[in-house]
Amino acid sequence: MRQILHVDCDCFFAAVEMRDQPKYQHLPIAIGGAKDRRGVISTCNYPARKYGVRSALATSQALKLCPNLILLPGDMAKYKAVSKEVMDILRQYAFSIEPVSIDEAFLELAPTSNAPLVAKQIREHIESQLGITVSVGIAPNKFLAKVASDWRKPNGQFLIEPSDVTEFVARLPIKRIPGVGPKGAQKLNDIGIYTCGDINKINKESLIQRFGKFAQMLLLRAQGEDDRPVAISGQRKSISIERTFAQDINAPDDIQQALEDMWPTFLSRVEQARLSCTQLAPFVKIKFADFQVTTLANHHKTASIEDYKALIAQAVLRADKAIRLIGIGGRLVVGDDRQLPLFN
Ligand code: TTP
Ligand code: MG
Repeated sequence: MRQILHVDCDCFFAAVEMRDQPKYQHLPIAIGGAKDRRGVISTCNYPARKYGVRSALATSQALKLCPNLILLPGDMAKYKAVSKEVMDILRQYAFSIEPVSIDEAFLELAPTSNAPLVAKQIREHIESQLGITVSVGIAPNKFLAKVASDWRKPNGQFLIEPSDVTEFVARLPIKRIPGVGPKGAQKLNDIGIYTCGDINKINKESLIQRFGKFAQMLLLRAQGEDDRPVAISGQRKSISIERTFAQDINAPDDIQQALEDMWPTFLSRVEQARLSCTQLAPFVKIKFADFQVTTLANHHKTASIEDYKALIAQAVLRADKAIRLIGIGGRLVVGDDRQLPLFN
């Protein structure tokens, strides 16, 4: 059985604005074009959604629903940069990642991965590193994973187990099926179809006669089926983990212990990515007590704990200071490409 995650940022453009200007956190904000230029809303934060403000609504309409709405023009270059950072983090968790839009991606995990745990790690990682939240759907295929990511929004995750699929789809409104727009939904409502369960009850041939290819897609989805693969986009470049210590460390024994504590987490990341240490060239990062950072890499293509011990021992000699953070990573060596960045 496949394990697919769908990751979708919560109120993406608005979340970036709230992160950069915390005064907006609890106020209703929207990104969109001005009312007098007949603008529309791109998105809005959750406080604004309480008033009924939504994507694609005319700004004039949004201001009627919520007169206090703070309208921001938006900064596409900034959102694209944050999107790239999100995708770079996601790439650390799965070998196959398919970005679908600026704020969402599918990931395929190994069948043996603990998918809910990976989802939780992804959510925590993105929130702590980028200051925005995401929601994650976990399911045996793309269709169900996408539906599931919406189920506990914002900042939530929802798992559809293979054994729950039949029951889950039976009650699912047809408008939740990607590809069923308002018009398609209306046509189906006209013949008494409201849920996926209703599709399964009606005569297949008559549905195909009426709707052609669209019906075939509906029949599959109504059974909870979707065999579309996750299309790999771009190669993962590196895997790394970091640990910041509660108290700065200094003694060689403490440094060694810290590395041994981090090692199992690193190995599980490598495994999650369906890679092996023999494909990775090791690198380390040390942040000293005064925040000075140094990195050191070994270009040989194996990452063993001994390699890391040696690299760290060498890196700590660069300054006579206590250590605040240790990072260890492996860079995927593809052919002879040695130009990839280390920590991104
Ligand atoms: P969505 O993921 O659809 O919406 P969202 O992230 O704002 O909110 P949610 O928590 O429900 O996921 O779209 C991602 C971004 O794409 C959104 O922040 C702004 C942009 N967008 C538009 O510009 N116009 C639109 O009509 C929609 C739907 C989105
Ligand atoms: Mg979103």
